Amino acid sequence: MSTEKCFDKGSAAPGPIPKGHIRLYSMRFCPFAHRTRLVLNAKGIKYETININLKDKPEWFLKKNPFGLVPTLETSVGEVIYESPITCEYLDEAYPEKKLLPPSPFGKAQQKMMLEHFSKVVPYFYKIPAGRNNGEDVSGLEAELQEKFAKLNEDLVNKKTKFFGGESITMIDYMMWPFFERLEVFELKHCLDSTPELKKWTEHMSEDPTVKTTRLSVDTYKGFYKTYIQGKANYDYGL
Ligand SMILES: N[C@@H](CCC(=O)N[C@@H](CS)C(=O)NCC(=O)O)C(=O)O
Repeated sequence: MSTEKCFDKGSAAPGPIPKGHIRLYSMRFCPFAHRTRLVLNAKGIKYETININLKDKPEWFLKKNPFGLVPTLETSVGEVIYESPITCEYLDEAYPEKKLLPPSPFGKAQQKMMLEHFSKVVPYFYKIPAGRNNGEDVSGLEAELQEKFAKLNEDLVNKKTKFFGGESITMIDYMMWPFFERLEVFELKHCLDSTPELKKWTEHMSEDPTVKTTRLSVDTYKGFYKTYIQGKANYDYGL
């Protein structure tokens, strides 16, 4: 696909998926789609991206994913897979090169449990910026987020490893990373001040080639989120 510009309501459906590729329906600033992009890149999978205007979705997209959410994957034989953890697990199973999930059933279960815990952290990345934008006092929410970070920090201290699944990056690190990449954008970097191991983890993650490849600049994120908060999300911001 030669354009990153998003497809919107009324736009013609994209053509067939190029041979040997998988298609990712995405939105450039979506942290959940970012998870799938990380896994696609880390595993060296050939894929094309179709960005979707989430305020004005194409009819053909809603037929593929009735939730109308990105990320959504489509294979060359028309199989559709959605929900970020499901897309990532699917990719890890369907493409055996460079496994990101541990081999043992217990190892896999542990990562899924960690993800369930992390899913309780995700809402703070929406509630705090929205509260601030409404002129509310968000210090209580920030303190709650710091408590959640303290738990993650404790996990790393107990494991004595660089990453959450061991000495090298595994699936759980990529599942959490998109939210940490946005900490500076949401002016939440100070929430890492009392959690040195977690802060170190963000530094190790920043050195990962896949993280570098899929990263957007803070200015680009800020520009997009400004339009988003004003209720006029510009999904093509910066293109
Ligand atoms: N549970 C979903 C959440 C995905 C999600 O919320 N994606 C947002 C963009 S960041 C979306 O597609 N929003 C469109 C909508 O809510 O209509 C996942 O993990 O994939």
